Amino acid sequence: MDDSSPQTIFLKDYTPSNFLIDTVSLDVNLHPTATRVHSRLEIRPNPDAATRSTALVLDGEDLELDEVRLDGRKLDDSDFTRTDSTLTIPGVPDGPFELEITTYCNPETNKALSGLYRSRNIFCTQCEAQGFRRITYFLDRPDVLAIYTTRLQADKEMAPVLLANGNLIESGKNSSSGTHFAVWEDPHPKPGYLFAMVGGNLVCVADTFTTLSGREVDLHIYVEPGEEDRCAWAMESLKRSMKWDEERFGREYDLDVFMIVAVSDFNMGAMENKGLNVFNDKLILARPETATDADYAAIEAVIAHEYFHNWTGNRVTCRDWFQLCLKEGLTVYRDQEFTSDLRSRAVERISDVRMLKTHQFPEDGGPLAHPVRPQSYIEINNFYTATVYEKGAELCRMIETMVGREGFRSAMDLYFVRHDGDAATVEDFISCIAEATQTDLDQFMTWYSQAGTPEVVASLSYNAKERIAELSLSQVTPATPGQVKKRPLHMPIKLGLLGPNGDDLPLRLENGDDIPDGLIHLRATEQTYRFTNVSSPPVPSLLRGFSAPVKLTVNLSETDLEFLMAKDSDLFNRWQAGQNYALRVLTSATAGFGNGEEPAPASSFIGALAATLRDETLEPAYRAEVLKLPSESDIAREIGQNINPDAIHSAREWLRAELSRALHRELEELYETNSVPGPYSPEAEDAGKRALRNAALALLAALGDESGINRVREHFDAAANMTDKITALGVLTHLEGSARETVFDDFYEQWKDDHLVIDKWFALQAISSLEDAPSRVVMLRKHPLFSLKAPNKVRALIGAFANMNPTGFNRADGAGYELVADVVLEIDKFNPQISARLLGTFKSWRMLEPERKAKAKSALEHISSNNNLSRDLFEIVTKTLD
Ligand code: 0A1
Ligand code: ZN
Repeated sequence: MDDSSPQTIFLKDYTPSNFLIDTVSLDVNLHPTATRVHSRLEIRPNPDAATRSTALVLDGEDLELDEVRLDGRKLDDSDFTRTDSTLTIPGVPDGPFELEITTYCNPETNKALSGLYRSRNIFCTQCEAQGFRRITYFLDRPDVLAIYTTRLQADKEMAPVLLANGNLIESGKNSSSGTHFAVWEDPHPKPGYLFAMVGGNLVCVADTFTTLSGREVDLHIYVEPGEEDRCAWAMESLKRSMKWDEERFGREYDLDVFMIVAVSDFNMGAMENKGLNVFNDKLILARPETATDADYAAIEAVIAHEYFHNWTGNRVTCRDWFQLCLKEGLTVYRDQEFTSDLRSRAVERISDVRMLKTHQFPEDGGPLAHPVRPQSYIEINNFYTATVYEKGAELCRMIETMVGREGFRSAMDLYFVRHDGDAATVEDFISCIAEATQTDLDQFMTWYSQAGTPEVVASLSYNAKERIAELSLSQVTPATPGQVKKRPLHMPIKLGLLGPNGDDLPLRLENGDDIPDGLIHLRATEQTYRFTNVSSPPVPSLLRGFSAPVKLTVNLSETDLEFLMAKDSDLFNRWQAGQNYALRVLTSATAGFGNGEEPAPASSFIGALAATLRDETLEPAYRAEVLKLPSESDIAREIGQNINPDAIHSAREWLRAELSRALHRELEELYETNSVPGPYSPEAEDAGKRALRNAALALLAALGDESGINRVREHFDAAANMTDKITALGVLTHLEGSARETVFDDFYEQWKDDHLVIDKWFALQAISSLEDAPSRVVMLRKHPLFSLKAPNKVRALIGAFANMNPTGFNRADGAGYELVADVVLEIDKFNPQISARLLGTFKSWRMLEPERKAKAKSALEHISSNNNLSRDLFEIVTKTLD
């Protein structure tokens, strides 16, 4: 931990900076262990500051200070003071002045991967949220926006490519020294967190894009030599993103060049630095033999996400880090819309909701619950969460549902006009929506400040005599840590009432009002709607398209669910009905396994599922989603307490085996008819067929018998792309026997030189439900290709184990918890962001049955008893145990 004890920062304490920085000129001499940074800042007092002060306090971390000059005069040591995290000059002029600071930093030893570091031999930077202060002393806060010029210099052999934000204005060789330089200028004011520079031996894959207004933009993707043939999809995705943002939001790109650099060591997925995005290379590099359909889809979505930040995040940035959802929620919403427009809207919605429920709901229901706009934090890096990103996106989606697509667009137009170049707040955004669309969003604002997933209970009753269907809705949000009292939220509920043949009935209220687009607004704790002229008992389809991020309980019978599975005009709800039905079967089977009882037959569920699978009007990708049973963590969430992961696993495996037996013929047919001949294409249509075929294959092998295993082996041997290979490995990893060992060994031999493919090999072993998974993970930690210093490796092996192996991680003897806790402590010594994130996997520990709960608690206490924890890990472990 830092010498000071961790401090809590509060939103309510926000004050504007006392000083502003107008321009930044950086002169950087890249060196592996001693990079020299000379920074010249034009500073002036902030006219909007709450108080006048002549003490300038700059942020700085892990910097070696060489000299400071104020208006050209070198300052003595007595002219300033320093702590571990600040440089204070007590007496600066009360008008504009120029400050020059020369510092050194050490990229080679920087394993926190924040600031300037080396990924293999590439120099690169990561400045969000507070990495710029590890490059130079600065007012490192998002509301200080400056224009940057960056001059980079390096040995030409070591770093033949030198990049920074903006447009290249000059480059050349320095005659004698073997060094060269490049000067980059970014005309758009930006906060320090959007700064980036890169130097190294990189090759450039180039293309161009002509904007709507006819400007030609260079598109450059930089990768390590030898990877050039893996960039085509990333480039295609970039061009699609640029076009989509012009068409859907009227946003054009604003520099002469857009650059992406792929690096192997990166704490997150990617970063939207102005004009110079830096990406985790797994989200750029793809060839059919090395990348799966899921990888291709992720590349397309993340490239879009980072590109869309150019307007939502960069041109309009955040006033402070509490406003993170302003850029992240909105940009996730935009990338989800992009994928929906390019691929299948229903399938995208299903996958986004799956993601929300898997990652965000447990966060909202656990010790780390926080509002979409948190009110306090100890370490901001801990708040790049599913709540800020995914739930933040849901808030934007609810707004769009309420104001309509056109209304949303006009509000966004106003937002860009009004706030271009600003560091804005959530209130600024909401005001634009309210003004442009004349919508009252006062009550809606509570979504930003209230944590927890609201629970909505709905019941429908029918009065045959009066021909009235009465729908009652109630809402309650459970208490979350530090927030006991909750207020009712304003939530858009999309609904339909299905008549006997499945058609949507007209929705007319008793007072004669129609309900346009089937949209009602739940605002009160309880609300009732009486629909008239209903001639027979209808089946309600509620929360269509998952119109609000809530847990919904409805009084539906199994026959109703079956009916919705077959007839609902809303494809999302059709899928949801199947999942709800499956959850009923699975929770009761889990209870049975817990008591040593045989589960009741599931034939009516299986019949309903089969009918959907046979429906050729539904696209294959959609049917593949229907075929996926709720995950073990979905079942655990549904049960909610006293969780025994082994019983859940047995129940789910039992239902898979039942499906395998009962639908054998159908599954075989799906497997045969959905093969995709010809050259591989990552586009949605082919990927959808592969998804359905591979889901069928996995179920066919669910009995673990010899014929199933042989079929999977044949599939592996015949596979011409990574999607099919991985499917086979994903099945075999759970099946004891020689097939598993042979296939994993073959795969290793073939791919041991490919760092990205090897991550898949690590992950697939980590998720095995076989007894030996924890000991295998311990063994693989020692594998020569594994490194705790490489975040992708940690995520592949340890992250996959903790997140995707519920029986292994939650082993009754506590071996899983100990293993992860060990790694967390080890990593915390050099990379707090990764250690803290990994510990987040303990967030649902209180839901477990008592024995496991005790084991998890003691692993957490082991961590918290350590008094050298980083601020990041301290915050997570303290809150998790609280
Ligand atoms: N803004 C990026 C995510 C990101 C956040 C923090 C990072 O380092 C601590 C890196 C990337 C995005 O939303 O894609
Ligand atoms: Zn983002």
